[in-house]
Amino acid sequence: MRHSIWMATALALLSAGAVWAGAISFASSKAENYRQTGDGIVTPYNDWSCVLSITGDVADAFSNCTINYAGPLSPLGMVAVSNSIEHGQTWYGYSDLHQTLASLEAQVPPGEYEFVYDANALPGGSHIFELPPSAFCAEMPELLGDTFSRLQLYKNDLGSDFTGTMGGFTDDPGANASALTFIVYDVGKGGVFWSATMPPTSTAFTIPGGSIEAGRAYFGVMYYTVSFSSPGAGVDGGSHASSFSRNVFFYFNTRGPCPADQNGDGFVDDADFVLFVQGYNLLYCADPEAVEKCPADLTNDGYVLDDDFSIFVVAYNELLCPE
Ligand SMILES: [Ca+2]
Ligand SMILES: [Ca+2]
Repeated sequence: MRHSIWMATALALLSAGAVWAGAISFASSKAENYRQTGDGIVTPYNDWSCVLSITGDVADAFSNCTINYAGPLSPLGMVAVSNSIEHGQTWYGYSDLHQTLASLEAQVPPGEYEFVYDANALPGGSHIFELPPSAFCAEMPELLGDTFSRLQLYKNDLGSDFTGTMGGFTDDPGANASALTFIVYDVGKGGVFWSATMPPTSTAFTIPGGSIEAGRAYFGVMYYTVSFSSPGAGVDGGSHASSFSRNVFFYFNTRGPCPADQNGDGFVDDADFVLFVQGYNLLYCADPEAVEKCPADLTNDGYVLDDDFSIFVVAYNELLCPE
């Protein structure tokens, strides 16, 4: 799940950047993740994390970035995670994953974080970013009613709109950029199929018919994000942004009644075994070599592992697909 966790924090940070050339923006994102596995069933992952970021709005903005602060990771080394003419260059500094918020706070407490950035396309320098006290919403994100179970059956009616419900959350009075965000990703290499950003108090969402493709496995994420934005507080027009997110992940697929049948001929036999093993050897559905839609991932989690094989073997022994 680590890829999903960092993707969640990355998306939270991407929405926070400034957009004029030469500007340098700074952001923090603290998050906790949950997983929903049924109607009314939500469990914490117990993995609190923090990402700190610096974005220079030109390609190859910096040659190196570090953060000095009053905490155990200082000086915190950063890594370049994206670089383009359109979006400039972004560097991330990561906390460890923590079992509790208290443990995360001990490693990356509120206070002053001095970003030091070495010159490349932009001049080098240093800048103080104030990490505010954590302001997570009280509510746990959850798909309400029978939304989760209906989502599992949506594959039978992908041409129609899908409307679901959730509780929404109470925003922090001092926050000015909070949002409730939905994203539905393919677990492999299909990318984002649907996303929406709504006010925190929203209690319903609608996926328009035709947004979700048949034959894929998906994970959805709903973010309850309390977010503070200070335009102009960065360098040369850049911004400061801090966000605190509770994120719930949920899985569903749009595969047919016999997903182990890799070639779709109504039987699960040696030809399917050969195709399954190709996926198994690659491991990641996101691998460029992986078959489109990653049919060997029978657990719908983006990996082809032994648990997928266990499911495949059952169907292989049956040979005939169910009607
Ligand atoms: Ca087959
Ligand atoms: Ca799998």
